[in-house]
Amino acid sequence: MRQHRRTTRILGSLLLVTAAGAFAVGAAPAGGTPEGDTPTPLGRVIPAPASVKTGGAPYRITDSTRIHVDDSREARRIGTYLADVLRPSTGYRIPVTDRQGTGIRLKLGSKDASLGDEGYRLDSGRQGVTITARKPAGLFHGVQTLRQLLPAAVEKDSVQPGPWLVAGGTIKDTPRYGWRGAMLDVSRHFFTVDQVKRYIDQLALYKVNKLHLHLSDDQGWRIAIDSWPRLATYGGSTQVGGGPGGHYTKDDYKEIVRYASSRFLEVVPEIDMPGHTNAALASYADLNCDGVAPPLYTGTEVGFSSLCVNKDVTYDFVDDVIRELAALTPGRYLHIGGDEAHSTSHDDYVKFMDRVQPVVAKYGKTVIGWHQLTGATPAKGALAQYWGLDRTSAEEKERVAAAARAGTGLILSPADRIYLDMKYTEDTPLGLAWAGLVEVKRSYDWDPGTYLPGAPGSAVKGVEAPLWTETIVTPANIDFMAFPRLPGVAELGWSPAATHDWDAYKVRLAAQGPRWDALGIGYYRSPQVPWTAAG
Ligand code: TNX
Repeated sequence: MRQHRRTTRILGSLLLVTAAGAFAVGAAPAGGTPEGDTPTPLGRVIPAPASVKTGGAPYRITDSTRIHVDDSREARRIGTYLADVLRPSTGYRIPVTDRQGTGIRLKLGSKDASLGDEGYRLDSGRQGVTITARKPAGLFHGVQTLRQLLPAAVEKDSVQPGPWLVAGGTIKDTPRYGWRGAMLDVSRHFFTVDQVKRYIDQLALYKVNKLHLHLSDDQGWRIAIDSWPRLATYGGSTQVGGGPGGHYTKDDYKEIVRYASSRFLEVVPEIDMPGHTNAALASYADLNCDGVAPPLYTGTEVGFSSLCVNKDVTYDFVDDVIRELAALTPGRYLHIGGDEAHSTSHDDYVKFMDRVQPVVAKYGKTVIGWHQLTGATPAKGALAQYWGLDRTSAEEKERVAAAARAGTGLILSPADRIYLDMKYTEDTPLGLAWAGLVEVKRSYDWDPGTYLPGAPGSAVKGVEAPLWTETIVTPANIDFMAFPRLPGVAELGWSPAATHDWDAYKVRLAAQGPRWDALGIGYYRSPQVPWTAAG
């Protein structure tokens, strides 16, 4: 088995070497922004495409370029999105038209079943660039690839000289996993709608398709619930370290969902229970077993709060919250937390989950929970989000693996690999270190398919990078912790295992630096990555 894996790995690197050989023609300096008339090598994108054939003349975007779209609302919308990306830096007002022609073409309704719901094909040559897909999501992902094939300066918000060349050749690309997620904890520190949108745009660039919002915790309740209004108005009135906190009105939340969906991300809302509930317990005395509301909490301890499992009002509360949240959620999943319920006895935990999971189903949603849910009885179709570490006990790993063998799908978020709130090194000014220090190579260099011993590869539905915000306060803080690790998680979720190769990846990663500079993303300049001087 081990020998077999190794062979696959070597084959994988050979594939990349071949690709790199093709790139050598007119290749840019390693990791650098191609200069002058040298286009970015096809395939130097993140996530690595499933297949790349280089060759042929490049296409040049000029002031006479048109974006030709199918006569469909979705294709037109994606065309307009692309025109908006290109306008500030090229200075061209590129028209989007449903008339036929050469230039940039965005075509839906491909008959190629192998493209699935998110795949696309990109053909580039002297006459133009054509992206075809079966579904709008695939077209949108293809547009993200096209963006990355253009010089980094395309991301600037003022007119740049160009030239705007796209290398010739063909990319055919489909994702390895359907769940490529990022979680933002808006409870420990609150982030505004605009700040969340900024993160959504960053995620979309790397084909991430789930935004998990951790909407409640001990320090703050962040979503308006009409039937329990004090949750947001009082429970949301502070955050870690004190300060004003905040919450989303239903309209705010709908706007996040709408914006995410315009970037082909599904929002997965989380209400954490039965632990991590101090903000709710502080808002309604009735929810407490002793009928006494605790004070609001602004520290960073975990595991001290619990809903009162043996009180009926608890389930009225849960039903109302899930009903109202489900009504705001076009996506399939609703996350019920379930982690670190250290103040709930095991029997109570099982009892609670047995009662709460059917409520999620009653309102038409599918349960996802942190992997402690596998210590109870996961509902049929439920997903468990694994956040263990290398050093997690074999017993705990086996509990999760056994659930996976019995049909529970897994989302992998190993904390000592892809928790974006872990410090990179001892000197990282932000973040925590309880799971260990997580440099860029460590966060990239593992295989979701074989990660959890005893769990069948088919149980793994994808990966997700959580960003807990005990120490994260501003969008600049988010940037610094997410970049450069987030693109690696996106690649683990999207790219075939055969493309996995740190040495090749780090060069593609370095090439993203100038792009982040252009986008105003302040990233961690890890010494493990060969950044260019200019980047
Ligand atoms: C563990 S992981 C938590 C969070 C903390 C995080 C900090 C998990 C499901 N729970 O409550 O914010 O560590 O890294």
